[in-house]
Amino acid sequence: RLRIDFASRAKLAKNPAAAILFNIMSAKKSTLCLAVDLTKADEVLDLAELAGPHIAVLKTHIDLLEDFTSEFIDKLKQLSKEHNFLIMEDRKFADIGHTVSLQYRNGVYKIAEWADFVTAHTVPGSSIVSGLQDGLKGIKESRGIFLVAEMSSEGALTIGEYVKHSVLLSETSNLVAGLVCQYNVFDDPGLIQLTPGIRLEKSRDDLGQQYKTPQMVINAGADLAVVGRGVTAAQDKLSAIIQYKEKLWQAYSERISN
Ligand code: UP6
Repeated sequence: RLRIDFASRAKLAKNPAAAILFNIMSAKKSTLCLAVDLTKADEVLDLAELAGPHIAVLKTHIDLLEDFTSEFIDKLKQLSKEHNFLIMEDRKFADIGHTVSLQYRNGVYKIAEWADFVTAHTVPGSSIVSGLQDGLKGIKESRGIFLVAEMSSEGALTIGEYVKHSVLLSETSNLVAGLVCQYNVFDDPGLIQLTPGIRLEKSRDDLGQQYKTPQMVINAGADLAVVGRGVTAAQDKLSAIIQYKEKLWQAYSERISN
């Protein structure tokens, strides 16, 4: 998997949204997934506008917003079309199938209507996948889920058999676009490894987050690389975005040519 380029892997993806994402990463020469963990809708839109040309995915935590409206979603979708990036809602669903189906499709956010990708924990077992599939009834656009096999936080319980079973679960449905993990824990070149916990220096925050460098995560199998505060806390956000994008792409280019 690690040596195959994204354009080739697009053809191997069983999930149609994953195929689209592989092609976007290849075309834009960007593996950057920007985590826009901000609390004001306008701030999210401003950063989406700035980052749009350089990112493959914009990742939201929609429940952080203090002023959510459906117009916000319309504007974000418009930017995603204009700049050719996809939207991931990092909801980390983790309940029984019936509940996640409702959480995905209904409520205030109606995530299934606008998020190209969502994340989900594997702790409920296979009903997490069938529940999310159920929430997509009538939705025509391509959708994909990323199963959280491993977390970046210190002392995470996502270890051993949990990781193995998460990988097995990812093989059971074409709705699965990839896995959220820290290491190269799966072989299927049609799936995407999403890795969070990235800063220019190996470091940590004071609430358990652990950071590796762009090169470390790409060498550990990351395809799509999540950067949040590395950008949002930077003085010059645009140059931070470009710096992460270029370092990540350089490491990916070296990985596939080795
Ligand atoms: N995230 C992690 N670790 C995981 C899974 N998800 O950090 O194992 C998410 C967080 C946040 C982003 O919810 O949105 O990735 C990381 O942000 P940061 O770069 O600001 O730490």
